[in-house]
Amino acid sequence: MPFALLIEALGIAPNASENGYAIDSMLEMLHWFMLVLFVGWGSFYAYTLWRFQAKKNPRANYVGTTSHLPTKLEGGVLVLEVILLLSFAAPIWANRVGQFPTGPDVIHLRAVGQQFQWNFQYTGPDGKFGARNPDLVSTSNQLGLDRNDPDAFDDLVATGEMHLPVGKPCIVDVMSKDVIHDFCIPNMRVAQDAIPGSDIPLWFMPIKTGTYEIVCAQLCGTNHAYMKGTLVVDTEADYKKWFDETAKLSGAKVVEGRPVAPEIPPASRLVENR
Ligand SMILES: [Cu+2]
Repeated sequence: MPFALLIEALGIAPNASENGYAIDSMLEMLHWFMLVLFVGWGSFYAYTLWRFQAKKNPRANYVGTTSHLPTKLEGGVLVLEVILLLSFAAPIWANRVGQFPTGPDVIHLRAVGQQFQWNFQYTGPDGKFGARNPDLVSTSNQLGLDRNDPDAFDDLVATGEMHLPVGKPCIVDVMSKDVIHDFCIPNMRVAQDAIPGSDIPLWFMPIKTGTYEIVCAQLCGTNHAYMKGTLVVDTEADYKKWFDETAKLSGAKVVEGRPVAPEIPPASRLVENR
């Protein structure tokens, strides 16, 4: 990426997502633009200090400058800022919040914050989240997942570590069990507040295998700084292996090593759910 020269030199976490390049380019552009403004206004300030010093100008001038250059420069800065906002920032924002990936390849999971850890719930093969019940919350069932709900039979729950296959988009529903947290993965260029009572989705697509840090980016209590999680981006095969093993460990129904969706015809499910 030709743009990300300055911010990488300044130590930003290396981008590992497809969507991150657009954000990096904009950050980079903003940094260069601010540098130009800093040098421009700084030089102007130094010039005025020298030009209008009291020694050279013992009598005050009540007319001031008659040049229109400063107004034109201000206008130029305004135009540039409007271009940055409308041509870069707004489309990137629209893409982040309005164009969610769809299709069978999309991994869908929940990230549920609590003081002071991240819990994860994956839908499993049926693509549906199992019901959660606050009465079932315990140290061994942090999310209160109701395994009696047919949608929960094949769900995976995990604490502290989530995995994703490389090159596939994912949607993470960000939630909280207690106070406001913020689900942030710097390398994926995503961050979203986890607000109690809300279910706010974000999406990204990892493009490099590896292990990345998940942090909480809202001051949420005494151990906020230790509220970390891990994202492991695997190859497709490694991801499947992790998923099957972890689903089984977390209590999913497993047949021949794989979590299975319940075999209930959709029509009777509808009646049952009434
Ligand atoms: Cu937190």
